[in-house]
Amino acid sequence: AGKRLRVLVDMDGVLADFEGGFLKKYRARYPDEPFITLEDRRGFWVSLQYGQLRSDLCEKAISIWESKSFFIDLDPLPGGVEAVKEMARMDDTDVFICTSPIKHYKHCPYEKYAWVEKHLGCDFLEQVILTRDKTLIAGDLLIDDKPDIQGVESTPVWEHILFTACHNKHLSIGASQRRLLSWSDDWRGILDSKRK
Ligand code: UMP
Repeated sequence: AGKRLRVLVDMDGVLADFEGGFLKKYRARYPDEPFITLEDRRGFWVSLQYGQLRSDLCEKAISIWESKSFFIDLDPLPGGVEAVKEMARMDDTDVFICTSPIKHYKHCPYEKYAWVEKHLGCDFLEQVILTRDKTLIAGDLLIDDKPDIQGVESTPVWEHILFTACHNKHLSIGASQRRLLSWSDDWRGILDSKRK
């Protein structure tokens, strides 16, 4: 019997469809403004790419995820909820949802908990970690769609598995970095590779 495996799973772009939810609400609120299709998304920061399209669109983009109901209304990404539930049932495996809230705190932190309760059940609230600095959190794996995860700890203990998203799919990654293409990809194999 080996030690327990600890898996940290990001929320936006991994379990919850942030990009799809953003585009839908942006187009509904600003029907006459230009937008970026998911196919044309590049770079983690939506606000940055919209600001490059036209400078005033940066704050219009931000207004979308700062609005009430944005985070709770996000649809689950295919297979994510099922994968996390299966992971949590595995022997010797601890799963935590590790997510960074926006600094406009009126709705986001509350709605992130509400989303977990709605889609994973109230028992899963025990597994939620809200942090703006994921390098401080110890785990064997961090499954996250953000290509560069940095913070005050220069040598985080986790291995970052890059979860493929519209904004990162064209990126070439280092020879040592691993990707999870979707929740249909072999996440069980990645977990097994870390078990001692
Ligand atoms: N976010 C921004 N600006 C963007 C895109 C996303 O502030 O342009 C927010 C949404 C999420 C957070 O709350 O950043 C990303 O959190 P993680 O996926 O890294 O946990």
